[in-house]
Amino acid sequence: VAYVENARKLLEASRRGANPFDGATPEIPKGSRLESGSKEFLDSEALGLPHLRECAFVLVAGGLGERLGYGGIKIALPLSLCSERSFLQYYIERIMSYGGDAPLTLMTSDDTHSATLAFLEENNYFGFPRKRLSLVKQEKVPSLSDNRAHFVCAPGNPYALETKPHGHGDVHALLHRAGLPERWLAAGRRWVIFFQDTNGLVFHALPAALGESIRHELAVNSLTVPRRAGEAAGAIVRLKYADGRVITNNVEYNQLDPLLRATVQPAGDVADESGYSPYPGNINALIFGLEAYARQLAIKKGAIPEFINPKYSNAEKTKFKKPTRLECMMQDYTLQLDDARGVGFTQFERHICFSAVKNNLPEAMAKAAANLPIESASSGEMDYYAQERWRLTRAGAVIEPAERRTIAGIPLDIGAFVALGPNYAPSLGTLLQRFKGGRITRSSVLIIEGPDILIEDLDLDGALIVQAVPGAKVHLRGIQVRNRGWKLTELEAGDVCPEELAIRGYRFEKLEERALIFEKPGDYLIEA
Ligand code: UGB
Repeated sequence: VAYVENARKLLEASRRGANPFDGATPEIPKGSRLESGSKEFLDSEALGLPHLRECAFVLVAGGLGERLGYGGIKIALPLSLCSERSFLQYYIERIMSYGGDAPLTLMTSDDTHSATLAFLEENNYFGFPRKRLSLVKQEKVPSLSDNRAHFVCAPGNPYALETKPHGHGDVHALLHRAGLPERWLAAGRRWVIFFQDTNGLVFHALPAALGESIRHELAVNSLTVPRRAGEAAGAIVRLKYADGRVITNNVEYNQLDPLLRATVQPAGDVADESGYSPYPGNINALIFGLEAYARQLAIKKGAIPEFINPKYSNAEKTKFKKPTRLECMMQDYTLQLDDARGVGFTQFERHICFSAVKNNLPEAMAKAAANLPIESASSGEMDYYAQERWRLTRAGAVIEPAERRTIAGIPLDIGAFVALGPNYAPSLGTLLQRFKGGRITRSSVLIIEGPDILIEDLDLDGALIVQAVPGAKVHLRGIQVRNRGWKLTELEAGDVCPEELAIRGYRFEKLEERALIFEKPGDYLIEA
């Protein structure tokens, strides 16, 4: 009953063209802006890194990824074909690399739950202790066919209702119901970090972002990037109401343009002289102070305001193109806070922290044509290598610049395929101590896995794999590698291949490689 009543109210408001933020004047919020690799960045990293082990991590993974057109769960997709590591494995190993006993919770849905569980079981939880991992499952909600919020029968089944996902905002109620925030607090945890299913880069920014949470005593810290006007990312906005209330909250991408047009910016969601929207782009990675979060959950039980976004098929707004439903978003947690103090953001350059995998190839092509972030499986993978190259460059490597190639219609910057294992360098500061200079050609492949490897003055033209077990202290000094390496080969029409390759449009051919594998603890020095 509550669902239908709320739906009718929101549908009526939607028909009138009301915006959930009507009455508010948008302002540009204040927050930290860290230039990657700067002294401030490295200082914040150094401050935050040791505290990541005191966090609880929450991955929202209930989305089906319809836009991507992939049949499986998105967290099982390879983040990088070179390292053959899925998003989930990468996340788990990253969290383990912080040491301590940080717990991980995955929010699944009816669409993803059994496949997620099976994937974890098949892979022995990627070595993550079972008792530290929790799954909470969100339920779907009934589809609505009209402005009176009538339900719809499931296709081909008059005895069941059609249902749809309710949005990532369910995560707060589910955590509360499972009693997890209270339990984490009792165990001495201090922050909770929420992140999304297919943005592998976000972990590069977490140490510094947590450092900013600590430095500015933030109850809520949203990670942001400079936002391209019109892109499908929400914006963090300071909303000032006539009664004096001030809220800093995400305004979702479909609401931003009408809100700005109706208030401070008649041209709507447009760029300023910087070339970007003046409002920071939300990447939906959130760091909450755990104590305040648990207190707030106890009051509202994790309920998040719902919204509705029907697409109408007639001018009178009485018919929908397809059934709709109520949804809620995890970042709207801040809507219910009485006090905007302690709600901030930390902005990073996009290349270090944000490249999600959301779009199938035709949609990605359209994004590329509109000069918007591409967000395909291929751009996600290439952005990952690009960021690893950038990190090595900061550590003194000279790397041949990437070159632009169009693969399956998607323009990609292709350079050396560098995949640094999650336990090799959990922060840029750590990497600067573990990698010191060298030369790497554009077509090279470099994979480094292991917590205690020092590489100095590497000269690489080909493929090199270095793997060392924990306890193996490896020092590679001045080594030169020349071989035929691996080749990125574009798929051809009619090629039969797994779906994770088809959505990229390429595969790797392993022609030749040098592998340095250290399977036993000990000290190793390899020199030219
Ligand atoms: N998700 C769930 O767990 N359950 C659900 O019911 C739905 C999703 P999308 P979208 O960072 O680029 C978000 O669909 O619409 C999970 C922000 O709202 O990818 O692109 C799902 O599995 C937006 O402000 O989100 O929008 C995935 O992990 C902007 O920042 C996550 O929720 C944008 O992301 C996001 O789901 C962005």
